[in-house]
Amino acid sequence: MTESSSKTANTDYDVIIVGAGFGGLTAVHRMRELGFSVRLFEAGTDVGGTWYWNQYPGLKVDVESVEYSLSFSYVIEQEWSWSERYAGPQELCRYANFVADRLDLRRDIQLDTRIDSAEFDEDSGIWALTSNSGEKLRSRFVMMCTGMLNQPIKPQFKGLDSFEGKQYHSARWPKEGVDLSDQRVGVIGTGSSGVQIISTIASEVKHLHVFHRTPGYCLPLRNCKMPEEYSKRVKANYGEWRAAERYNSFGGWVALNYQIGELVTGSALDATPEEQQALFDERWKSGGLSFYNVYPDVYTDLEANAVLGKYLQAKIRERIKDPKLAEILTPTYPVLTKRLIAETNYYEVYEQDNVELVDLREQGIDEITPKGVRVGDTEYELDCLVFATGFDAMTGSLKAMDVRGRNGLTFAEHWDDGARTHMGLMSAGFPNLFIINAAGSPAPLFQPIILGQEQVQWVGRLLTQLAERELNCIEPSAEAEDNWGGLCEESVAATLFPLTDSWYLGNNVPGKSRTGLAYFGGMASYRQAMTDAEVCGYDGDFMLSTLPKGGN
Ligand code: NA7
Repeated sequence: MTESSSKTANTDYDVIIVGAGFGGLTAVHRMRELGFSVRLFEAGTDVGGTWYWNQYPGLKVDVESVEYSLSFSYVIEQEWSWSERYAGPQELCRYANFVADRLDLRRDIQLDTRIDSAEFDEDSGIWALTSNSGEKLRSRFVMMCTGMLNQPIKPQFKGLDSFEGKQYHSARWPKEGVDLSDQRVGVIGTGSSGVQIISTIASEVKHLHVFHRTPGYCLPLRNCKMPEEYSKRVKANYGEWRAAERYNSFGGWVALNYQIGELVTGSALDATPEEQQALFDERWKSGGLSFYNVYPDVYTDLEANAVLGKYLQAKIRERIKDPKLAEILTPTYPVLTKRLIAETNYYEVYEQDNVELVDLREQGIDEITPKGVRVGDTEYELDCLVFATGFDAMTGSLKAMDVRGRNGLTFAEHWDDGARTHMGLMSAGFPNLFIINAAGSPAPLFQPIILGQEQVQWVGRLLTQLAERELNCIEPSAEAEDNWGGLCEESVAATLFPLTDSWYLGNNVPGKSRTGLAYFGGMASYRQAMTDAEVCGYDGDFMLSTLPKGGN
């Protein structure tokens, strides 16, 4: 036990971490560095988090690999080299393994172990956790690094279980792969997962039916082998780029994209048509999600938004020969209010004779039958059905877990009317429990990998302060949570996001409240809130104490 450690005879560890994605790995490293005893539990058989669970065909990270990487270790930054501009899940898992090995994290990681429940004991101030194998564990602090897109959802269509063929969900794709050749495949959903699956399997399957409801803004990823010169340049300038991402940008990234490192400022409406065209053309040529770094008022002003929207709609129409299809596939909602979809040859797939789009805009899926999918009077016969229907984002994983705070309060109860957190880090009634990339944080819009690291650092400093002040219990007040919820609502109301249904707002899940799911005020102001809490010693919005009363 070190100076910082609050471990007592009553606990097994100071900090128990749940989830071995990048947030969890960062947390093990940081907590250990600060002298806390720590153990991470992961349900999967390997590290990698979302990339371990999501391994569907065609998956690529939609942020450049060099940006989508950990920044807390110079060694990791310099020693790891990405093979592709946008890595796939296998490479991302190799990277996670590299991090775990290089930083010697494995000795504190227990794989293949699901934490089923966690209960806070109010007298001792200690969390008691139980694993799927019945192992009982006790810790003073818990860090939930369970991911914001972890709980897949399947619409409960009539007859769902009657289907005689195989069913897969994009988020739980078998790691050994699936042989789809010679199969009649149906894909439901055309978000990022559906679009990447469709583009990849279209050439391999016998017949592909795409069940398509809302067209998205799909843009070429322009993936390629990592150019050597680019990789070197990034490694030499990592510090500068990362600082720009964190401190100055709204979204937590500056879109490196080979050349583009400058944040765009100024209104789209003040730019001349030639200037707009030049900027957008540059982004188009660069590929990926570089359109997130354009005139900031595209997020807040419908007229400015339409300038970009029209540009991208025209680009989409250009790629689709059949005018009827072009009409179905061209999005109409304000661009960027749902995540852009990064793809490779997606629209071109519809020119193949074996690919058929089923338009669900007017008439949705009526039922799943033993033979396939029925829409109106038509039954589409299938051998295999793929659900690319998304996630119960932000709140799903903790609501599904049996976590009990004060008075036995669960997250399912506490978040019944909307996600309530203070600063997207803690919830009232759940002392000493930290959530990385939680509801109420800017994670959905921005870069969870960057935000998660910031949050872990914040928690680390907080735990150190508590130890120095001989305190061991912290939780936000209900009032602080209310205020933060109000701020989240104000921040989203100031943008165009409420105009579109999406998982950002929770309205992809029937009956789910959209309150407080995310903070839309930008990375810079979020970081400021974290700093302010720290500077005032967490007093005010947080309640600090020592449990049991009178010391350990
Ligand atoms: P998304 O983006 O939530 O997409 C889910 C898709 O499933 C979307 O096209 C939905 O259509 C469709 N869907 C959902 N329910 C139905 C029903 N009942 N009928 C037809 N179609 C349906 O999830 P993804 O996994 O693609 O991506 C999630 C994030 O992961 C993504 O944003 C990236 O950040 C990575 P809808 O749009 O609701 O009409």
